Amino acid sequence: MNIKTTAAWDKFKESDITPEEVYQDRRRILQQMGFLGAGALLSSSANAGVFDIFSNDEQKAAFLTKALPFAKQADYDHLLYGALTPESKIISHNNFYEFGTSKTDPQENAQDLKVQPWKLVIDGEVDNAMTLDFDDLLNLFPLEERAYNFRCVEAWSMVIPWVGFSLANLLKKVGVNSKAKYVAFETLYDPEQMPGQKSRYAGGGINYPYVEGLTLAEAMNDLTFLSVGLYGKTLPPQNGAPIRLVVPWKYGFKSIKSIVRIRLTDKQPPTSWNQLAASEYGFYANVNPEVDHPRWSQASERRIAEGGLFSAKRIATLPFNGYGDIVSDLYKGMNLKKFY
Ligand SMILES: Nc1nc2c(c(=O)[nH]1)N[C@H]1C(S)=C(S)[C@@H](COP(=O)(O)O)O[C@H]1N2
Ligand SMILES: [Mo]
Repeated sequence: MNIKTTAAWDKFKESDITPEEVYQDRRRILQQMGFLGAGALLSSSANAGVFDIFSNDEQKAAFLTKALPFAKQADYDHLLYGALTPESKIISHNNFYEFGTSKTDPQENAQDLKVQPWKLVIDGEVDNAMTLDFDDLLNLFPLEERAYNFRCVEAWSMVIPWVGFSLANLLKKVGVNSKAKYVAFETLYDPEQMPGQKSRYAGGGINYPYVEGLTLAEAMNDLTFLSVGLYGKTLPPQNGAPIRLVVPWKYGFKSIKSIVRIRLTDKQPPTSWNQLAASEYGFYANVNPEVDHPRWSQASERRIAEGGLFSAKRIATLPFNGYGDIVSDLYKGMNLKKFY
């Protein structure tokens, strides 16, 4: 293993790193001790083996990730519909246009992203605006593990074991005031570090910084998660270090990465993909097999790293990505074809 040590990360030792096998074993032990639900042991690294022979996602001199302490709290494992996707796929098949528009670009180009120091500002319609630093992100709230179905609007999917905390915990801490109706999110803007931000062409046409938004009710739902890690370790840059949103019932583009600002507002905030192509990407972006993208069907999805050598397995897409029992009430009476 070729671990790059940077000054920022020198307090973490190589022994802190938990390989996927150790992680899986830890999950097995936790399950035997009764800490994980029955659905928790869905993973099999064996799934990855044959398929991986033909992929070139060898690990490069990597950003240093650190093992995180976490406890199983809210348990959504029973809503997973497939095995955990191997870590090697989760960190090598990414969308993070700030680092390039092909799936392998982020792993290739993001390894030097500086996450310490980091500042996350929470402001707008709140009682106590706050600025969190890197240590706050990992320490302010008890961390929990949440394995979630993850569905990109491009019709591929994974199952990812995130570590983090509910956004609601943070919103309660800052105290949302009565004018707040939406939550706006913003990614780091730093063209020196993020080559995709240097030109509209390099960055896929997006007008940076990347921005996203949720209604306040969506943001307060317990499923809505701020992730600081995956597979038991801090996030690698390509997955949105040091902190990113995960909204598992929505298409992946809502799950904004490397967040520097969370602002409570009274108006619906602009969102990057909607600004780029409003007829293709809506504000809501709830996973919906019955509402096709103008250029492709959303009825099924390719499950990354499952299904054999030359084709990923195709599986049916579920309404709200399998989380309808928890979130469909948020959209009662709403025309989901119109508000896509
Ligand atoms: N800042 C930023 N956040 C982003 C993106 C991006 O390009 N820039 N891509 C989105 C899209 S389209 C998807 S599918 C997910 C991918 O997350 P992953 O690479 O961790 O799987 O991140 C989302 N968040
Ligand atoms: Mo996506």
